[in-house]
Amino acid sequence: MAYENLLITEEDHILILTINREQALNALNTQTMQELHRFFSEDAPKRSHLKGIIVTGAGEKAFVAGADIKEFLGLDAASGAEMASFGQAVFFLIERFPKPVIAAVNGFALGGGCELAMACHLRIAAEDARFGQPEVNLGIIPGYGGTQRLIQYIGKSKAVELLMTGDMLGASEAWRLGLVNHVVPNGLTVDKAKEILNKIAKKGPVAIQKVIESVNAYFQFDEDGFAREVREFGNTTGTADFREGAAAFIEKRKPTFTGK
Ligand code: CO8
Repeated sequence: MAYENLLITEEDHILILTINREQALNALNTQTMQELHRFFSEDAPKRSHLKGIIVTGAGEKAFVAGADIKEFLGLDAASGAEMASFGQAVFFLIERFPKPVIAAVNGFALGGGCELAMACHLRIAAEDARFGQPEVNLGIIPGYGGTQRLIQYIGKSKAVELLMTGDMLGASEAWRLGLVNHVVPNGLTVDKAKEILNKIAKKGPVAIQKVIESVNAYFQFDEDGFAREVREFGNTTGTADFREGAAAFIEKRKPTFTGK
C-alpha cells in the first residue's frame, strides 16, 4: 500500500526514507507515525536485500520539527499516554531493526524529530542541523524516548539541562557531545550515510545484526524510565499548561503558564 507522508526510494540496495510533510517542517502527525510503524514492521523486514536505511526529511529547513502540535489540542492524560506509548513502539522498531539505520539530519531535529534521529543507529548532521527537546515550552515532556536516549548519548548532566531549558544544540556542539557521528556540509548528509552503509555492507550481516542486538541489550537492564515517561507524558498532557502551550504555539503568541 502506498504511503501518504513517506517517500521511499531505493538505489544500490540502500533505501532512503524521507518524511515528506515539508509545509509542516515534516512534523510527525498520527498518519506519519502509523506509516512509519507499517514501514518498519511490515515493509522493511521483507526487503532482505537492503544494505541499510537512511532516514531524512523533505526540504532544506527541517529533518523533523517534532510531533505535530496541531494534533495536541484534544489530548488528555489517557490519550497522551497512549500516543506516547505508540510512538515509543515505533521508535523501538527502528532501534531494533536488524540492518543499520542512519539519520541524515538537515535543519531542525526537534522534539519527536530529535527522538527519531536518536532511535536511528547513527546520525549524520548537516552544518545547519539543530537538535533539541523543546517540549517544556509547551508544558509537556518528551514522549518518544527522548528523556532516556538523550542521557544515553550525551550523559545526564547536559541532557537534564537541555530537557529543562529546551535549548537547541548546533551541529558542531552535538558532535562534540557525542549526539551525532559526523558533521558534513549542507546537502551531503545522505552521501555520507551511503558511504558508511557501503562500508558496513562489506562486513558480516549476522555480525552487524548482533552488534545492534548487543548494544541495545546494554540499555535494557531496566525499562522503567520509558514506562515512567509514558505515564508522565500522559500527566502533562492533562494539564491546563499544556493546552495553553499548544494553543499559544498555534496562535503564534507567547504562552502564559499557570502551573496547573
Ligand atoms: N507541529 C505542527 N506544525 C509545525 C511544527 C510542529 N511541531 N513545527 C512547525 N510547524 C509548522 C508551523 O506551524 C508552520 O505552519 P504554518 O505555516 O501553517 O503556520 C510551518 O510549520 C513553518 O513553521 P514556522 O513558521 O514556525 O517556521 P520558523 O522558521 O519560524 O520556526 C521552528 C521553525 C523553530 C522549528 C518552529 O516551527 C517551532 O518551534 N516548531 C515547533 C518545535 C517544537 O516545539 N517541537 C516539539 C513538538 S512536541 C513533541 O515533539 C513531543 C514528542 C512526543 C509526543 C508524544 C505523543 C503526543
